[in-house]
Amino acid sequence: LQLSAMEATADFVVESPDVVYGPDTIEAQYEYRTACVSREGNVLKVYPTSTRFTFRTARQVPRLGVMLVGWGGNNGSTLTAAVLANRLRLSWPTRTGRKEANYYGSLTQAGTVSLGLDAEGQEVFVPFSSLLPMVAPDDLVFDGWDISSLNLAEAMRRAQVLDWGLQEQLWPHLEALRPRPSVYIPEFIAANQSVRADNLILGTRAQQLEQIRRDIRDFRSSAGLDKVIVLWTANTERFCEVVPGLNDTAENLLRTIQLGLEVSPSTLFAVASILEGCAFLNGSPQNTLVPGALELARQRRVFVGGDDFKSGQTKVKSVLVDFLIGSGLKVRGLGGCTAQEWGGGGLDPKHQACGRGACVPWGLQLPRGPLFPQTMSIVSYNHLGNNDGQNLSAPPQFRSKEVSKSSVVDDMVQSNPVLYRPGEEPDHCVVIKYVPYVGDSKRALDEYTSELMLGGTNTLVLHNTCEDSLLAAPIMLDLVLLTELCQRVSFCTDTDPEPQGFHSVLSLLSFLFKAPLVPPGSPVVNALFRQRSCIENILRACVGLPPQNHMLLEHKME
Ligand code: NAI
Ligand code: DG6
Repeated sequence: LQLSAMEATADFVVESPDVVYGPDTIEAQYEYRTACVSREGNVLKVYPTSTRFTFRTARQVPRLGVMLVGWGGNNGSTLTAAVLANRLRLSWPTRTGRKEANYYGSLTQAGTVSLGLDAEGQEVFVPFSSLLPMVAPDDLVFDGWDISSLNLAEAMRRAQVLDWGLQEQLWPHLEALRPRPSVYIPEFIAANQSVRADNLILGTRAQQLEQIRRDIRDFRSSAGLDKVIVLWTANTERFCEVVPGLNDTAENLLRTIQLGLEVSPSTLFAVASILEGCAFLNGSPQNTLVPGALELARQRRVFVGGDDFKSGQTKVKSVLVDFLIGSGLKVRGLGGCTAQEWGGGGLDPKHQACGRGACVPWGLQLPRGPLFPQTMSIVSYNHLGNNDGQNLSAPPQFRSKEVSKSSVVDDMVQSNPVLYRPGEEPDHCVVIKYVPYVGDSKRALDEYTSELMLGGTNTLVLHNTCEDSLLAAPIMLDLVLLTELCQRVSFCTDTDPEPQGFHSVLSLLSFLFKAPLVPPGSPVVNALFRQRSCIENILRACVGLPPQNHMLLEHKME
């Protein structure tokens, strides 16, 4: 269905006694219907429940600043260039014709939602961004940090992502943008990154933290901003150990920084952002948001989100595995594999583990041999030649990525006890190779093997080539726009009339992350369209619209 020109731009109004459009807020009464299940003997008893919510959304959109850690990288420079190209309405010639700036790949900017049916019984779609007042991406103001001192024009050229005709037009606009110095702790990223580290904040960890905080305040005041959101899009770091007394509580983490004990650069940025009241989002896989950082965010009522942008291969995986298991096809698996046997990134033997990395402690091999024969069933192979690929060619950084890319099927497997006994999982193996020639144009090859009825085998093979940063940039955009919107939403219920905001761990962002962070005890959802529905239905609730149920009962009657 094509949107008519009117629907593509029109505002809409919900005509209902449950929705009040005030000068400052949209207030909606909403009936949240779900069910509680209890196990009573051999019977599951299901009790439908209903809770009355009042959602209130502030209508005024702020002047929003975005600070990117790793601003001069491929993602950082591409996102900045994309927003400028759209703001300036740029077009440029290519060998296949003239291209115009757009925001393809952004859920909020290029996705749509169905409002309902018109008089002819046809669905009426509007842009996702029209559901609630959101910051327009063209109005975002960028700043950030990088350990590399190149200005954004030079960074764009180094990234080799954009067509030359576009680069030439953007050059004068990007040349004036220079990343602020950053914190470089060599043991957290690959040794091969040391050559770009020429733009550094020196001093103790406490002084570095203070400098980051000063930078945030300086950006906020010099650019006249209402709000700042900080997004980590710097190199993947190795995991840091969670140690009681070091980083397990907010108090211990702050003391650790004061004492100059071990803390990763990304955690330092997270802490600085939280202390400045700025939401912090982690686009890389490492465990930046250690328990102490999560506690600090909760204490300060600041949103945090992570981990690791879900862009290409993992997005497809979270659709395909949902499709297979959701249709009753069993993605096979009987035992462990080692990524090394499949050529995985030259793993240090200490870090060998099969793709179920999230469940397997470092250095521990899953049992092998006759009890656990090799039955490969999800094998994901990548090669890429950008700086991210080079950093990931080091074992500890690869390991962080391997874990986040591997955990993505767990919820789908656990959702189907007909196919999987408790503890049973598909085999899952992730391989990443660095091939400089292909640059940002990442190749992803996947093989999925599932079991058909009566012992049949179903093998799917995918090959994907695309610019990694052009996939990531619109996701970064959605992250900041949705996070900012969530900061303007509050709600209360009939049983708890005290207004509150969403939990500081903003799990609504799960659609955009490979390994979604969720509040303690909350189920992790990886299935892509469940994640999308979560965002859509919560935003619909804020304007008093029922959840999208796709029943189309109107069309199922005579
Ligand atoms: P990149 O290597 O081009 O950019 C990273 C930038 O971070 C570099 O400019 C580097 O100098 C800088 N940097 C490193 N340590 C820093 C620090 N402590 N402080 C400030 N800057 C620092 O990588 P790219 O392609 O932009 O990716 C960025 C991150 O996003 C990587 O961790 C990658 O794994 C992750 N990611 C990328 C996706 C994609 O599709 N492009 C998807 C999912 C995650
Ligand atoms: C190789 O996998 C490099 C990674 O940084 C990925 O390109 C990135 O994490 C995107 O992964 P995916 O699985 O979401 O396409």
